[in-house]
Amino acid sequence: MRFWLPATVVALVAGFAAASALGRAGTTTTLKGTVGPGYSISLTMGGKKVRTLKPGTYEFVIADRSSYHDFTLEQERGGRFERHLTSIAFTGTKTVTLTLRAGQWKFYCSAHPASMSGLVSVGTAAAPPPTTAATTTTSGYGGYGKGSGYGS
Ligand SMILES: [Cu+2]
Repeated sequence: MRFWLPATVVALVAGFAAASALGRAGTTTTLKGTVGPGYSISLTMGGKKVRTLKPGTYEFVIADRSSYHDFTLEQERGGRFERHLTSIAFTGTKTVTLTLRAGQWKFYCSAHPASMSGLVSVGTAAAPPPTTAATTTTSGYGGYGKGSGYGS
């Protein structure tokens, strides 16, 4: 009887080691990126749009459905990183494993960055600010009437 317990412990440890070696039970989370076929780009996790993430390693599964768009990931604040996870000409599915550090990240199509982009806050960074246009001051016209440059 005295040999049964150690054997069970060894079996349990081996089982845990095998589970984490397979990776699915580990720390890597899968994110799904989709670009195209229209002028749309998205990043989702479990079917929900990703807006915040914890720092860590993520598996990006990119579905690129258009030869007019690409999927580019860039860290805007908190560090520097930029990579085209798919190219513009590429269509199909591509898996890229990346480690995201704390900061502000952006995913976008490099051909249409103004209309196809999204922000993700990683770690303790503040949530993305609302996309309000910068306030434009229109009270500068008084300057035209001043001075005497026209007459002299
Ligand atoms: Cu595009």
